[in-house]
Amino acid sequence: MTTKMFGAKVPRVEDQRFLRGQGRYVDDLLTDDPRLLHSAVLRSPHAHARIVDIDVSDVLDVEGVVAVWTYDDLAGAMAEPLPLLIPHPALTHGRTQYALAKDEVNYVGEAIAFVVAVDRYVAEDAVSRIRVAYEQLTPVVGIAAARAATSAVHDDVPDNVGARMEQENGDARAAIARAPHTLTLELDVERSACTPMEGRGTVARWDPDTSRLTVWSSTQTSTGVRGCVAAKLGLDLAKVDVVTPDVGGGFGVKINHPWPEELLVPLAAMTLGKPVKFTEDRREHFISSAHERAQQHHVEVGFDDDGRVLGLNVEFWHDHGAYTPYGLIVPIITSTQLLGPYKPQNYRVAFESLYTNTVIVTPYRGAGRPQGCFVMERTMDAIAAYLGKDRTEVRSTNFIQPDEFPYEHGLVFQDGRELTYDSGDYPASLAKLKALVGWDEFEDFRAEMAAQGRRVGIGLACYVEGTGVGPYEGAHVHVETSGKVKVATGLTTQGQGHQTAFAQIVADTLGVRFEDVEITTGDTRKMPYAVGTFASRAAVMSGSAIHLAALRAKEKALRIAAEALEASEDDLEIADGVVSVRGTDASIDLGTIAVLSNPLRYAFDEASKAATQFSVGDPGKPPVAEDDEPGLEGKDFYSPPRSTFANGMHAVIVETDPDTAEIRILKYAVVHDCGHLINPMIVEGQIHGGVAQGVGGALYERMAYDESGQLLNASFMDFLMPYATEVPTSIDIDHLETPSPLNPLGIKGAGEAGVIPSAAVFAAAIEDAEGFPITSMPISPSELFELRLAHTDEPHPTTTPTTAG
Ligand code: MCN
Repeated sequence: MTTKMFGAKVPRVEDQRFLRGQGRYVDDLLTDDPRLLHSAVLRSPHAHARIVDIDVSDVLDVEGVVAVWTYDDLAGAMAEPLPLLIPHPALTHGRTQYALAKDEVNYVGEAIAFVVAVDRYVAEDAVSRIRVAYEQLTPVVGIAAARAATSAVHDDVPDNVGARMEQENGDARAAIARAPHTLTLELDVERSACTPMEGRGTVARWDPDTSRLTVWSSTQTSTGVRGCVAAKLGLDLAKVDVVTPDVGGGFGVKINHPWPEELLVPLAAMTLGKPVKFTEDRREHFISSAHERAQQHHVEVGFDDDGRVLGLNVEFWHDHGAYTPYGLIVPIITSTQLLGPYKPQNYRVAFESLYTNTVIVTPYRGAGRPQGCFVMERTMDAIAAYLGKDRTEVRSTNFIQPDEFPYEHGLVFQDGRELTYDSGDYPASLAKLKALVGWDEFEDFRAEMAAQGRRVGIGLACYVEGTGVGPYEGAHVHVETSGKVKVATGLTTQGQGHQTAFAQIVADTLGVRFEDVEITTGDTRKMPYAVGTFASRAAVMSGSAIHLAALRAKEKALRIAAEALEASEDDLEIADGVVSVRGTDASIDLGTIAVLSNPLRYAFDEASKAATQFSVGDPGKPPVAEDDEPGLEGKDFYSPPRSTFANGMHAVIVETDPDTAEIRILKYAVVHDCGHLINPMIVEGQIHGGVAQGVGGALYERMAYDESGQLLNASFMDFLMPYATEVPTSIDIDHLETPSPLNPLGIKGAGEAGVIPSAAVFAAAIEDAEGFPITSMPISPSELFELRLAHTDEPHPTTTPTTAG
């Protein structure tokens, strides 16, 4: 394919709408419909309690209240637990909640009753009138409490262990026992959450005349929502449409489905015969969507004098909250992706996934990788410090080399396939990063700063990210008689710039003007077969499918054009939507070819009239050949054998205030390899966003649960999402493009890249500035201050050779 648009920094077409406030989100829908009803949810105020009685008798008296549901009002599949989306044999004790709590609540925020009223105010007033009698049970909050297992979250789950899983390549424990040097580390990461600008939201409309249900949901998977709504409400799939309009961020939380409200809103719409809306508020998002990240890790590593890892044994404990709707995806990703760009010769990993009486855990951008990267990179830094070697040298010693791809780790990845890396050049990436951040010049800078009484540190962290996870995505490309190209792919968009990047692919593959391409995502009416947007898969999966579908449309266009122009297909070329015979004036535009592809009897537009000058088809044969279809269209699916592995390396220079322990970012550098870049500007935007989110996760954000399971910081007053003032104003980015051999465009994913190494890279830089180990993230100034007090007798790193470079 020619590379005219592919690879260009094309400004995002969607931004005009978004920046002018013209985005259309779920809460903007049906606002003019006078029949629209609104809903509110009664949520558990207790982390663990038995429901003794629910009294809704006061509710229906409230003027404007239309209906109220509790568990007892649910029937059939709606009265069953919500689906466990991704079962796994190791998940021996998987548990999911009910759409409305039955008998017991297991976290503050769990849905108990659903009220529908003429507006949200009335619905909320009514919710406050529901009286629930609870019998308090002992809450299990945090990993330590879950491991102690003095109380159970679920009576029938021994020791609060939902799953135990182990994988091993070689014999790690024996290798560690034989190794010249060994280290043991305890490493913790706390809970955080996606906190997108737009919370969850669902609108449903039931048409009794056609028995058709339309659901609009702020989801990362419209086909997934469609499937479970149909199953739970007992509807034919063909009678359910799910449309995902603009989504104000998902960051992983919206891949989980169905949320209780995603079923209750359609149920209410069908029952009441009126459209119904649910829009989550901010507190609800904190206490009743999903969190991630909390894990404790125990690491044993054996290595030689060069720092080469001979054996690595990692055991960790994953806090998956009260239920496991998304299975074991997060800890499985940690367990496999913590290896990063390295090849420990023997590796064992074992984890327990633990129930706690807190909000459920499902993937948050990075999905288990930030924890894995933290573990591996802290280990690399510890080895370097122990041996007195430069941290980049120890990493280089352990890198998989460019000639070792495809590299098999001997483990099974999250997609159930072998963990096999397809491409990368880690030494080249490291060389770029060192140059970008000024690694070799840093000791001079440190000395200069020290002379001014300032304390600085530098850290780096490397990661590899499995992206473009299967099983498939599809695309449909339709050239209209106007020459405009309408493209549909089924996965959804939350702000990643798909309309722009996908149109770039179509423009080049089909040979049309970028401006003439219009992309639709997440509408099951246009593409009913699709999986969803997660695991940085859209570019790889839908990008490839769109390319393949556009190729099919192009093949057909050339075939018809050859006949119309009485030329050989080999002599044709397409540019700007016009097919011409090379070296002549003969040409035909795609709109006219679209007319010719559809042997209609009627002419509607100029293109139809223009088409009459051409003659295609054999009068002796059917107007639409047996192996053909009318219309200038192409449809195809892309289904790869396994994931493709992007990678990156980050470095940060921080300054820590000697008095206040405030942590300031002086420089942030990223080298990134996502194969061929469709749109470098979008990828860099994705990295900027990811780094900002990573800064929040490393330095500010945490879920402050008290012992009774109350989330104390469930608002943006208390949950410290960084402002622009806390995020680096400029990030130095360099790219390496090692194409993936697994897809036609050589793409690897990019959407989570910025966030993965944040905890690791900040821990490394703060440790380098302070001279004592940082083993738990996030870290606040007051925690750093406390650590200083605890390490007052230890030397500062300016006097120890932890960074020889
Ligand atoms: N891209 C590219 N060249 C590549 C790879 C990607 O130009 N080689 C472009 C893509 O075309 C796309 C963007 O970069 O426009 C991200 O692509 P990809 O890596 O395929 O990731 P997805 O589109 O599948 O997005 C999912 C990913 C994830 S998993 C989370 S979580 C996340 C993220 O993207 N959530 C986001 N980025 C987000 N960005 C916004 N604004 N909002 C979210 O909720």
